[in-house]
Amino acid sequence: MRNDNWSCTGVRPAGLIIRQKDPNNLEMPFDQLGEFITPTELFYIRSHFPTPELDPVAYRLSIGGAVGKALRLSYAEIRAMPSRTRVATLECAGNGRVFLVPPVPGAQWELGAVGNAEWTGVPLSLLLERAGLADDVCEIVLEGADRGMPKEEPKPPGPISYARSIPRARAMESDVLIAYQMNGRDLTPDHGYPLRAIVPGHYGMASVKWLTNVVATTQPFQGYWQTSDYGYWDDSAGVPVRRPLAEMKLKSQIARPRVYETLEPNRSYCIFGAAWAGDTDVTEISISDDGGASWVQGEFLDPINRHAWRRWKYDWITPTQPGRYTLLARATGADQRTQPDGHDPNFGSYVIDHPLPIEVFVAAL
Ligand SMILES: Nc1nc2c(c(=O)[nH]1)N[C@H]1C(S)=C(S)[C@@H](COP(=O)(O)O)O[C@H]1N2
Ligand SMILES: [Mo]
Repeated sequence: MRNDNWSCTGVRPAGLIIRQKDPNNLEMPFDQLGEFITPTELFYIRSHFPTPELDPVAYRLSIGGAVGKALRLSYAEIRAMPSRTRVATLECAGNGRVFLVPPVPGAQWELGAVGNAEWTGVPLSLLLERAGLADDVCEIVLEGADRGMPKEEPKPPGPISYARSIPRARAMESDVLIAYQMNGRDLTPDHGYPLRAIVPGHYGMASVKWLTNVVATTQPFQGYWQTSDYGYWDDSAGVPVRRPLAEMKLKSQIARPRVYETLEPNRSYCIFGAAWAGDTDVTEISISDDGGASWVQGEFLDPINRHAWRRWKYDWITPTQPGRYTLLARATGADQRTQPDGHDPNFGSYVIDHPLPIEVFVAAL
């Protein structure tokens, strides 16, 4: 509980915005961004199928496929293993979709399908080492207990479970967790209780919830969520090829002010937001109040911490001239790359990583 005020008009604990009722797809009102860690009750929920109810006593995690010794572990056995805690930002690959013009199908996320939480669990590498990967294993498939019929074409022949793979080398890095806690508490049902994967730096789709099967494969996994959905068109020597989405692109978002907020002229206003990246560190943040014609530097509130976002601010003096102004934020990474000017259509309705315009009004209140 963030606030004890139960009066009718007082400030209330914040909740989420429904994008879809069943399955649960809810986003954070991003203007509620505050602390470095997103409180669990403000963390977005993105589920393709109804939340499965899993009994922690009957629950087993299977590790199989091309391994020396297949494992079946209980929840208690996993909780007794050495654990690690780390902070990681998860962003849904479709976050910001509502900003695309013309509109595209899919959940119409605004800015809130992203959050930064502290995850505790067992490194996946520990389990894979115990099972013993065959030499020719190239990918690790992570499968959840949820099942259903996808809504988007081309539809598979029947109900499928949610499953994604990650390359072997990534799976063996110690930061990939089989997590059972989020922000110091057991996972909630919507966030994957009893166990979920956390793949820091990848778009949220890689962090499979309600994890029940880990399968080592010797062929690249071609499942629905790897090809039809959560894929993009890449170029291979002039030939378009389909590849699975993986690392989050460098991105920044403005939390405050909000779209169409009215601000008083010639006043100080703290523009506030966050920036993150999947395969580099965010090192610079630029802000524009004229739709990108000119840029100034903002300041970071958080140090560099790989795969965790950095909140930033800019102490702005609002224009003296009343009117409509377009604010933009643009991050630069340690690799000297910056956010692109527009959306790349090869990513379809995903990877909305260009600076998103926040239009505000300056007027005497
Ligand atoms: N089993 C399962 N895991 C899943 C999903 C799902 O539908 N089923 N959705 C994925 C997607 S697209 C995202 S963005 C993240 C969201 O995690 P969250 O709901 O905890 O925020 O979970 C991923 N893991
Ligand atoms: Mo997602």
